[in-house]
Amino acid sequence: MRIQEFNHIDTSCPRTRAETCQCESVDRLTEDSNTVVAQCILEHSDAVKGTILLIQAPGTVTLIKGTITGLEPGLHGFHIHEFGDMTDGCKSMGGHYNPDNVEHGDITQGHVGDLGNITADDSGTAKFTIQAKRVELIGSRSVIGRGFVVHSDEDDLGKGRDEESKKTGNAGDRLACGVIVARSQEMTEVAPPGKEKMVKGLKKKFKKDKSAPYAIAWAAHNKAKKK
Ligand SMILES: [Cu+2]
Ligand SMILES: [Zn+2]
Repeated sequence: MRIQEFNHIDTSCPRTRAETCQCESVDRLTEDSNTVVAQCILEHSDAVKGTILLIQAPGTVTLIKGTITGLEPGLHGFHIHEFGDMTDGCKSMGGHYNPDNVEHGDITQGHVGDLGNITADDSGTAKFTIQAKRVELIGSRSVIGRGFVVHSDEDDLGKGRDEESKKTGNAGDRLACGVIVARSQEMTEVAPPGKEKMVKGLKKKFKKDKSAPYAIAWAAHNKAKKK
């Protein structure tokens, strides 16, 4: 059984089965502490590539921003799966992250990991920014150490008539996946090389603005993408 399997593998995180465990440090973060930045680089596909950035300031909604290339044009189910375990490729990432033990749904209801669909354009590129109200980077329900999976088919958001719809949304094969890992809280870390000054400037500018961490990180992220 799975438990036995994992006795042979030295996974340091019992919660998410990720190779490195960041749960303790994430749990320690409280209301008055820093914004948490995480990222995920998709693996296990020759065609489908992507980087996803996640940001949450204490008491605010988590933003998920990413670009995925190499997809078939159209809609693709996109979820956070329970485990950051890629010992058996994307298969070992488990089901959709579902701490409340409910049926599959969409971004507003259902599994916490249900993010609906991303849309790839004619060139096969999906660019997205998702405000994920139920996804936490901070505290005991943090998704750090869990994983993203992008699927071959459209997620029916639990509205299909079959049983599978209530479990997976009939999103089909797992095209690519990656572990969500915490990044340094220093926003300069998000800045591309040579752009640290620009980020410093933004930091100053947004000092009194509560949305500052987002502004800084997104600006830096966008600059990095344009490179
Ligand atoms: Cu999935
Ligand atoms: Zn789901």
